[in-house]
Amino acid sequence: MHRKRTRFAARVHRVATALERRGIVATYELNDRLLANRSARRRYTHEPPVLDELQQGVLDQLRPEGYATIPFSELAPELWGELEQEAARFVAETETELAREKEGSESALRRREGKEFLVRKYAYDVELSLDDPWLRLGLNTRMLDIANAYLGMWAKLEYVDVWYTPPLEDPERRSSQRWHRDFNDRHLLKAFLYLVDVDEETGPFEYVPRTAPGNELEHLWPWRPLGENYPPEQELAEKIADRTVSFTAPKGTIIFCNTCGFHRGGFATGKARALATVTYSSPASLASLTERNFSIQSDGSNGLRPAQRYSVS
Ligand SMILES: O=C(O)CCC(=O)C(=O)O
Repeated sequence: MHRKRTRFAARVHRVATALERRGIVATYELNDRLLANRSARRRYTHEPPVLDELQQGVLDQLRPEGYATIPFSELAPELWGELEQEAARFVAETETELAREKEGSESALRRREGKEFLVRKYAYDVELSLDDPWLRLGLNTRMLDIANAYLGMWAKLEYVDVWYTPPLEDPERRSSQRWHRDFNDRHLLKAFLYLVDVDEETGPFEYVPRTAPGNELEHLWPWRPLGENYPPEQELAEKIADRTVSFTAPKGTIIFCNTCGFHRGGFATGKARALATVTYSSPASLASLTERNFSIQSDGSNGLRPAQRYSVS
C-alpha cells in the first residue's frame, strides 16, 4: 500500500513538473514572439547604436561563429585600470579565505549547489550600487551596444559576477565543465573577462563555433527552452571532433559568446582562474526562464541612458 502511494505521489509529481515546464516554455515563447521581445526589438529599431570599427568587428565574427575576443583595454581603456585593481583585491581576499577554510575556519565564501568548485563574488540576491565596478562593466555602453546589436533588441542585463576557480583535486569534469548549451534563452550573449592569464592548466573557456541557434551546426542536439542541454559526451565529441576552440589567452582578454552554443570551462587543473562575467539576455527570458542575480540599490538609474536603464529594469 505504502509503495503504491509513493509511486502514485511520484507520478503526480512527474506530471505536475511536466505541466509546470510546459507552462514556463509557453510563457517564454509568447514573450519572445509577441510580448516583451517585440517591444524590445521596436526600441532597438528606433534607436540603433552606432558601432565603431572595433565593435563592428566583434559583431561580424559573433554572427556566424557565435564568439569573438578582443583585449578589453581596447574597448573600454578607462574602465580596465579600475577593474584590474578590483580583480587583484578579489583574488587576494578569496585566497585568504580559502586558506582559512583549509585550516578548518568557517568562511563567508559564496558558492552555489552543483557548482561548488567555483567561488563567486556575488552569487545571487545581491544589491549593487550603480558605482559598483562590475555592474558598470555590464552597463558600459560600448559593451551594451554590442549586445543590443547582436541580439537585435534592447537587452536585459541579467547576471553580473566575478568567479574564482581554484585548481581542482577532482579529476572528473562536473556540470558546466562538461559540454552543454545554456537553456534559458535563444537570445543570449555572455561576456567573460579574464582577470588572470589563462593557459591549458587554468581551465580555459571552450566553445564549439557555429553551434548557436541560426548558425551552421545548430542542428546538433538543437537548442530548446529548458531543453536537454547536456548531450552524451562521447557522441558529441565524435560529432564536433576538431571544431572546438579553447580560449587560452592573456589577462584582460574579453570573450563574447552566445552560450546557446556548446561550451564548457573552468576545469582548472594546475592554476586558479579568475574572470568577470556578465550575461545579456532578452526580456522574454527574464519573464520566464531566468532569475536576475542582482538588484540595484535605491533608484539612482536616472543618470543612465535609456538603453542602459532598460537593461537593468
Ligand atoms: O566557466 C566556464 O568557462 C564556463 C561557464 C559556463 O558554462 C557558463 O557560464 O554557461
